[in-house]
Amino acid sequence: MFKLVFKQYKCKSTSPDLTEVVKIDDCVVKGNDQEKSDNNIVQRLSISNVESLQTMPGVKSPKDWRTYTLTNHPGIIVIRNPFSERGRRYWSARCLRDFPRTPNIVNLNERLFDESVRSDWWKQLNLCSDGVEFQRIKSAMRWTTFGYHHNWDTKIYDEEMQSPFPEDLSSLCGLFAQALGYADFKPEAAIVNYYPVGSTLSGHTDHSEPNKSAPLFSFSFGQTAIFLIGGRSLEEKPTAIYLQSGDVMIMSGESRLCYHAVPRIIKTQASATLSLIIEDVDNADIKTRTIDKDLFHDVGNPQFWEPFSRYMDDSRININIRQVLNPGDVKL
Ligand SMILES: O=C(O)CCC(=O)C(=O)O
Repeated sequence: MFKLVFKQYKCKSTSPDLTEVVKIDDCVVKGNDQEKSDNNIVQRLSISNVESLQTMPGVKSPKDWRTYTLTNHPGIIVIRNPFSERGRRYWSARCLRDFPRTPNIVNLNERLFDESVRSDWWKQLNLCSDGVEFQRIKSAMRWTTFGYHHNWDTKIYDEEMQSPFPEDLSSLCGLFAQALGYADFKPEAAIVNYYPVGSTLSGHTDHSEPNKSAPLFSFSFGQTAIFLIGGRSLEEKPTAIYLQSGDVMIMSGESRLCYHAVPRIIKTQASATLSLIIEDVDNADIKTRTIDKDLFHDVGNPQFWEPFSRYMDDSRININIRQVLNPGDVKL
């Protein structure tokens, strides 16, 4: 059943029927200043400790987060875009400019790409003046890993295969983990997935981590994904849900080991929106946090932002973060 639904949404020759795709914003109605679900698919989740959370630059105050669960998929939590425009730009730029750089690992094949491209993809992409070569380099980037690197052949993590986990991303993940009651969560492995429109990620479960009970944290930026969340077997029919720019999804509890996939990316944001000048002022104290302050400032400058905007115009980026080790373990 999972594979059939995947195929229906993936199908390139016809436009798929999107009527069953869950759009969280359409499932909630406002009443008495409170959001309520007008169906039984989506439920509002209130976060009890908002007052004690210290947010970070680029993230809205936790008091303003809109957090939901999916009734048929216990453990799935979606926070609808808790980022400011500057925050979304910051994380998109980190994923494009900084994360796919040595010592992090990228998918680019050494037979097809020079060491210069494999060690600093974004720099070489933007030095490239040949349109065909630019497109080849751009579309080839599909993932980068850091922290513990997942070995896609053996499907195991290896103590010797690690690169540093960025402090700003660790703080970001820590904020959401704390908000949802996972204060002990340790971000130890990340994969950033790059999805040019037309690309997909087929159905799978994430079970290589020795720790299979810590939740997965997933951050989406750029164009919209149709995300399929299924059950523990491929027989179960998945639910399709839109993940939009800025959305944070957590796969916790029962859903942690469920099948999931991305059968389609839908272009929903025009480049005009992506390149607007931003004036937003961030209230969070920029000095006390781990973010790259220069980058946080620069992404508000249209000229600086322009190459990033061009990439995001027809792509989606997903940051997927896991805890690898079991509590108390210090290595694999
Ligand atoms: O792109 C997504 O939303 C999902 C990514 C994912 O499932 C993975 O990295 O294992």
